[in-house]
Amino acid sequence: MTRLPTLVRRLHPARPMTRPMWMLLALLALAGCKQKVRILNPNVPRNPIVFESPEGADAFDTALDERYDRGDADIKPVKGRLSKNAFFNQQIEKVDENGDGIISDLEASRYLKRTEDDDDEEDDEALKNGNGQNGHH
Ligand SMILES: [Ca+2]
Repeated sequence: MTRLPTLVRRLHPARPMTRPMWMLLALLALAGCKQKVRILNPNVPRNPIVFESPEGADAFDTALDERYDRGDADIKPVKGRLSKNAFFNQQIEKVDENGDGIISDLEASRYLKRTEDDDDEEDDEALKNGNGQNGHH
């Protein structure tokens, strides 16, 4: 009866208590950070869009992820963040410069380049401020 716990203790000396606790703390910290941001339109589906090529779709996805991670989907006036799909829907309208419903390779690569150059951030900021100006009372 007493041999099993001893064996378990010998196999996992002291560690199993600390490691889960660290993971729990890390999870709680993450959860705490995430809860501060309200996700807007969490259940909206992605709008249908056609890419000229899989490479174009990849370029767009890369740029979209980068923008999302750096906070381009944050809508400061309402202290929220667009859901990934809502952000996708917003961005495809911007990427599709000629509005033909097809994201050409050129449009996708331009979007990726703008993302990497950070130049577009001012445009985005202008757009957001345009929406947010009503917020002043
Ligand atoms: Ca287009």
